[in-house]
Amino acid sequence: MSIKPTAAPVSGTAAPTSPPPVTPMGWMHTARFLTTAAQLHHLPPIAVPEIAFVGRSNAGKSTCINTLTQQKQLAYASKRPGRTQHINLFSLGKQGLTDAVLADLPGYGYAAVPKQDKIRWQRVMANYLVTRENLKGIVLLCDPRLGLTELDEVLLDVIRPRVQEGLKFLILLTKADKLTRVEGAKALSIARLQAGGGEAKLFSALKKQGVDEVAQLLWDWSHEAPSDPDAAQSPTAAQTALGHEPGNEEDEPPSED
Ligand SMILES: Nc1nc2c(ncn2[C@@H]2O[C@H](COP(=O)(O)OP(=O)(O)O)[C@@H](O)[C@H]2O)c(=O)[nH]1
Ligand SMILES: [Mg+2]
Repeated sequence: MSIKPTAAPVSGTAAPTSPPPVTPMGWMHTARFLTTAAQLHHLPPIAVPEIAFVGRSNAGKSTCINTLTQQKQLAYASKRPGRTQHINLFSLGKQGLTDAVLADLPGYGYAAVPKQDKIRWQRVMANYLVTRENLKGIVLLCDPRLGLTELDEVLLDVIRPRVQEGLKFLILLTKADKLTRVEGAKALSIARLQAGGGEAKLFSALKKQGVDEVAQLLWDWSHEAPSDPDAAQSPTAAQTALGHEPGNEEDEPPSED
């Protein structure tokens, strides 16, 4: 299965026959389940930009995806037994006009996860980052009351060089309704430093805080003119940071739970 970009360019002057312009929120609402994969090599090759959502379990990832897409159940597909370690893909754009894909990556464990699980997760992430050619951006969800965990830091180390090469990156501080204004501002300034060349934003599904902004950002990421393809495909730093062994991409699938 392969998805080709079929949507017309979104910029430029609309022809008289063009459909009305799509708002970022309207665009997010078109999200529908595309496929689920237990192993990286089962992911279909896709030609449109892909945006990955990552974060530790309970960070608020499913709630965030459901809020952004204005669909109560969308990301909870990944809560079905045996699916929590899958990569779930959702198509964006009108039917037949898919112009981007969201990837819901497996949540990683609480503080005291077994070492084996950490190693497995690091491999999955490394392989995904190294092999996913259409990866355009990453949203790292983080509960600001807990801050970044060890595995969040690992992920940051991996993606930092790729962010410098043009990969889009957002640290999304979830459950912002649990913070006071001062706490929120402080968490945001810390996250901005941690994000390196990326961005940081506060988000609350409960208060609908940051929803429009994030939708706009994902729209922008997905519709900007492609950058230099040579510069974008340099996985060496990511490989190094996670101890990735070239040629070993497909031997370590996420486990079933
Ligand atoms: N107060 C508040 N709770 C939230 C928010 N987003 C998620 N939660 C809660 O955080 C918990 C974990 O959310 P979930 O989306 O399942 O996290 P996931 O494991 O990262 O997918 C659930 O109890 C949610 O109701 C939010 O914006 N505000
Ligand atoms: Mg979830």
